[in-house]
Amino acid sequence: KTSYASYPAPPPAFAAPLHVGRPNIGDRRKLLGRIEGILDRNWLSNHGPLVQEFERKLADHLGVKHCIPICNGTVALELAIRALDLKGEVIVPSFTFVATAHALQWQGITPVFADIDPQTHNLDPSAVERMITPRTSGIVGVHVWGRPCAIEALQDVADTHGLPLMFDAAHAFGCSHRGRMIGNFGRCEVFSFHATKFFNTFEGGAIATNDDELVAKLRLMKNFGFRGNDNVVYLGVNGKMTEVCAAMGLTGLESLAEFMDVNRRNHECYRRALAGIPGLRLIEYPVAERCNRQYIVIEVDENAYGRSRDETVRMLHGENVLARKYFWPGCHRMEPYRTLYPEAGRNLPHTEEVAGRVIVLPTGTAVEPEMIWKIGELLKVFEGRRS
Ligand code: T4K
Repeated sequence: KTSYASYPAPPPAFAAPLHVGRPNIGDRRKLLGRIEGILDRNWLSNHGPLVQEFERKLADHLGVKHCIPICNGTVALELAIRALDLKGEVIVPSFTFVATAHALQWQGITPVFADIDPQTHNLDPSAVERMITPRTSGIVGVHVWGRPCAIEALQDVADTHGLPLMFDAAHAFGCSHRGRMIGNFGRCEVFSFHATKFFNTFEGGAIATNDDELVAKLRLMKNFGFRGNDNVVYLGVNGKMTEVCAAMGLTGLESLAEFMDVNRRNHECYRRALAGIPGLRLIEYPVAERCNRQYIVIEVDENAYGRSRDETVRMLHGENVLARKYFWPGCHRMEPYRTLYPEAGRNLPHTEEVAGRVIVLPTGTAVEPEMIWKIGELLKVFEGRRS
């Protein structure tokens, strides 16, 4: 007798897992050639020739005076926060990767979480203003998904209260705002070149600034405070980028336009594949600006779609589409913040809403249009109101 319960489950729609954040890798031969050069020179780190070249090319690309390569985005944030002399309380969004908050708390600074604009997912300048106290020493905006913050409005708030403004631009390398590249705003901007970012140096990051004084401090800080041999003039750490990371960066820069084209194509494919599915909204990017589109983000309206965000993610995972819930549940619900500041959520209604409805889907050079059509088909089949 046939028992349906004993039937094997059908195979997932994708035979191999489809990840968010698969690295984009440029010309492999050129990368390996650069690595050969590193080995031939026997110069592996400490401001080597490839790091110097990478630094120049980054600054050129961004049209910024300085862009110092750093070992990763988190250390770059810590250095920038310290160089700006932030202390006491600093205002940040909770809707960000936890590294933004950690970079403050790690240095004994209280991250004060301000709410976001539910349309843009970025800091709401009026919410920032409400969170300012006499202990506030600065504001850290985050260009979430690579879409620039309300930069001018935040700068106004910062200026009105005499506070330094800096940006966590981890998502926004290659993006522009009103025709100027991200990297030129606030006192400084911090990039991440982590493997999962659309442009990577294996691990890495950078601090971009037009401020000569700030950059002098940062250069000392990222190299233990050394000024020349045997002369330490400052408290510093090891924030240096290695030569092999710079080799990856230089090679990736040569393919940047191609990575951006692929992400544009993929975003367009997702738009078509998801069109007409009620309750799923794909976030859009500013068309008149340069934009890396490295995150494909959809918002699930549970009532209209007939399934919750979490259910949808579970169903996608069942088909080997390893979608992510970035940045759920928000920093304020992660440790140590939820123990230290248990009331923080009261000020964050939009953060809680947005964190509960967002799904990030795979894109990048590892993702082909056919895969996107298939994901669209799955999301149509999952629609809860059909069953
Ligand atoms: N500020 C913001 C706003 C950030 O988003 C980040 C980093 C930072 C600051 C700090 O910058 P870094 O110190 O990282 O430079 C990932 C990344 O680790 C993290 O860099 C990134 N944000 C964050 C948004 O995403 P997880 O916990 O999601 O990583 P994981 O290991 O789950 O990897 C994500 C996916 O990528 C997986 O599905 C597998 C895939 N993957 C990953 C790696 C490392 C690959 O296919 N190949 C790989 O080599 O945090």
